[in-house]
Amino acid sequence: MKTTFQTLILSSLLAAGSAVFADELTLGDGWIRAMPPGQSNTAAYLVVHNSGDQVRYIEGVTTPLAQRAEVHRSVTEGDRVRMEAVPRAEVPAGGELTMAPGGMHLMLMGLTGTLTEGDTSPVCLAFDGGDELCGNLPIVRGAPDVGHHHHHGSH
Ligand SMILES: [Cu+2]
Repeated sequence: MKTTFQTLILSSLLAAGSAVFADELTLGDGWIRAMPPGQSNTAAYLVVHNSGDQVRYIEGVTTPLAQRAEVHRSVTEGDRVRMEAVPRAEVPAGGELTMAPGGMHLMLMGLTGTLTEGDTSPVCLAFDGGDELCGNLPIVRGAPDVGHHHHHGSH
Protein backbone atom coordinates (compact mmCIF):
# COMPACT_ATOMS: atom_id res chain seq x y z
CA MET A 1 0.00 0.00 0.00
CA LYS A 2 1.57 3.27 -1.07
CA THR A 3 -0.48 6.17 0.11
CA THR A 4 0.47 9.33 1.82
CA PHE A 5 -0.47 9.90 5.40
CA GLN A 6 -4.11 10.78 5.72
CA THR A 7 -6.89 10.57 8.20
CA LEU A 8 -10.23 9.08 7.44
CA ILE A 9 -13.36 9.43 9.42
CA LEU A 10 -15.02 6.09 9.06
CA SER A 11 -18.09 6.20 11.14
CA SER A 12 -20.18 8.26 13.43
CA LEU A 13 -23.80 8.48 14.37
CA LEU A 14 -23.97 4.87 15.42
CA ALA A 15 -26.40 5.52 18.21
CA ALA A 16 -29.57 7.47 17.63
CA GLY A 17 -29.42 10.75 19.45
CA SER A 18 -25.69 10.76 19.90
CA ALA A 19 -23.93 13.94 19.00
CA VAL A 20 -21.49 14.04 16.11
CA PHE A 21 -18.00 14.87 17.24
CA ALA A 22 -15.89 13.13 14.65
CA ASP A 23 -14.83 16.28 12.85
CA GLU A 24 -13.38 17.60 16.09
CA LEU A 25 -10.90 14.75 16.28
CA THR A 26 -7.91 14.49 13.99
CA LEU A 27 -4.76 12.40 13.89
CA GLY A 28 -1.28 13.59 13.06
CA ASP A 29 2.40 12.75 13.21
CA GLY A 30 1.77 9.03 13.18
CA TRP A 31 4.29 6.28 12.61
CA ILE A 32 4.79 2.59 13.33
CA ARG A 33 8.15 1.28 14.47
CA ALA A 34 9.65 -1.21 12.04
CA MET A 35 10.83 -4.44 13.67
CA PRO A 36 13.11 -7.20 12.45
CA PRO A 37 11.33 -10.40 11.36
CA GLY A 38 10.47 -12.68 14.26
CA GLN A 39 9.38 -9.95 16.63
CA SER A 40 5.81 -10.35 17.82
CA ASN A 41 5.16 -6.82 19.05
CA THR A 42 5.81 -3.26 18.05
CA ALA A 43 4.64 0.20 18.98
CA ALA A 44 3.00 3.02 17.05
CA TYR A 45 2.89 6.69 17.88
CA LEU A 46 0.65 9.55 16.89
CA VAL A 47 -0.94 12.74 18.11
CA VAL A 48 -4.70 13.00 18.59
CA HIS A 49 -6.08 16.54 18.38
CA ASN A 50 -9.42 17.42 19.90
CA SER A 51 -10.78 20.79 18.81
CA GLY A 52 -14.05 20.21 20.62
CA ASP A 53 -15.09 21.41 24.03
CA GLN A 54 -15.55 17.96 25.52
CA VAL A 55 -12.93 15.55 26.72
CA ARG A 56 -12.84 12.41 24.57
CA TYR A 57 -11.57 8.93 25.33
CA ILE A 58 -9.87 6.32 23.20
CA GLU A 59 -11.62 3.06 23.97
CA GLY A 60 -10.18 0.76 21.36
CA VAL A 61 -7.36 0.33 18.86
CA THR A 62 -7.38 -1.85 15.76
CA THR A 63 -4.98 -2.47 12.91
CA PRO A 64 -4.61 -5.25 10.37
CA LEU A 65 -0.96 -5.43 11.43
CA ALA A 66 -1.67 -7.03 14.79
CA GLN A 67 -4.06 -9.40 16.47
CA ARG A 68 -4.48 -7.05 19.38
CA ALA A 69 -3.69 -3.41 20.03
CA GLU A 70 -4.12 -1.12 23.01
CA VAL A 71 -2.96 2.18 24.41
CA HIS A 72 -0.01 1.80 26.77
CA ARG A 73 2.06 4.12 28.83
CA SER A 74 5.59 3.66 30.04
CA VAL A 75 6.04 3.99 33.77
CA THR A 76 9.49 4.56 35.24
CA GLU A 77 10.14 2.98 38.62
CA GLY A 78 13.67 3.57 39.78
CA ASP A 79 15.83 2.49 36.88
CA ARG A 80 13.22 0.22 35.40
CA VAL A 81 10.63 1.03 32.80
CA ARG A 82 7.51 -1.04 32.54
CA MET A 83 4.35 -0.59 30.52
CA GLU A 84 0.76 -0.60 31.52
CA ALA A 85 -2.45 -0.51 29.53
CA VAL A 86 -4.57 2.63 29.50
CA PRO A 87 -8.11 1.43 28.84
CA ARG A 88 -9.56 4.94 28.38
CA ALA A 89 -6.88 7.33 27.21
CA GLU A 90 -7.97 10.91 27.66
CA VAL A 91 -7.83 13.47 24.87
CA PRO A 92 -8.40 16.81 26.58
CA ALA A 93 -10.96 19.29 25.28
CA GLY A 94 -9.29 21.83 23.04
CA GLY A 95 -6.03 19.96 23.37
CA GLU A 96 -4.17 16.90 22.24
CA LEU A 97 -2.83 13.59 23.38
CA THR A 98 0.72 12.97 22.26
CA MET A 99 2.10 9.48 21.94
CA ALA A 100 5.86 9.36 21.58
CA PRO A 101 8.76 7.01 22.42
CA GLY A 102 9.27 6.78 26.16
CA GLY A 103 5.69 7.74 26.96
CA MET A 104 2.28 6.77 25.72
CA HIS A 105 2.11 4.55 22.68
CA LEU A 106 -0.08 2.18 20.80
CA MET A 107 1.08 -1.35 21.54
CA LEU A 108 0.58 -3.70 18.61
CA MET A 109 0.65 -7.28 19.83
CA GLY A 110 0.75 -10.44 17.80
CA LEU A 111 2.06 -9.04 14.54
CA THR A 112 0.35 -10.64 11.57
CA GLY A 113 3.11 -10.04 9.04
CA THR A 114 6.44 -8.47 8.35
CA LEU A 115 6.81 -4.78 9.02
CA THR A 116 8.47 -3.46 5.90
CA GLU A 117 10.07 -0.08 6.26
CA GLY A 118 8.53 2.33 3.77
CA ASP A 119 5.11 0.65 3.78
CA THR A 120 2.09 2.12 5.47
CA SER A 121 -0.66 0.51 7.47
CA PRO A 122 -4.02 1.69 8.75
CA VAL A 123 -4.40 2.14 12.49
CA CYS A 124 -7.87 2.94 13.83
CA LEU A 125 -8.87 4.46 17.12
CA ALA A 126 -12.37 3.96 18.52
CA PHE A 127 -13.65 6.78 20.69
CA ASP A 128 -16.39 7.03 23.24
CA GLY A 129 -19.66 7.77 21.52
CA GLY A 130 -18.93 5.51 18.55
CA ASP A 131 -16.56 7.64 16.49
CA GLU A 132 -13.70 5.91 14.77
CA LEU A 133 -10.64 7.63 13.35
CA CYS A 134 -8.16 5.87 11.11
CA GLY A 135 -4.76 6.96 9.94
CA ASN A 136 -2.52 5.38 7.36
CA LEU A 137 0.75 5.36 9.24
CA PRO A 138 4.21 4.96 7.73
CA ILE A 139 6.39 2.13 8.97
CA VAL A 140 9.80 3.52 9.84
CA ARG A 141 12.74 2.54 11.99
CA GLY A 142 12.77 5.59 14.20
CA ALA A 143 10.86 8.79 14.77
CA PRO A 144 10.65 10.65 11.44
CA ASP A 145 11.80 13.85 13.13
CA VAL A 146 14.93 12.37 14.65
CA GLY A 147 16.91 14.39 17.14
CA HIS A 148 16.60 12.50 20.37
CA HIS A 149 16.61 8.81 20.99
CA HIS A 150 15.13 6.91 23.88
CA HIS A 151 15.90 3.31 24.42
CA HIS A 152 13.21 1.29 26.10
CA GLY A 153 13.78 -2.32 25.23
CA SER A 154 11.04 -3.37 22.85
CA HIS A 155 10.11 0.24 22.21
CU1 LIG B 1 3.60 -1.06 25.31
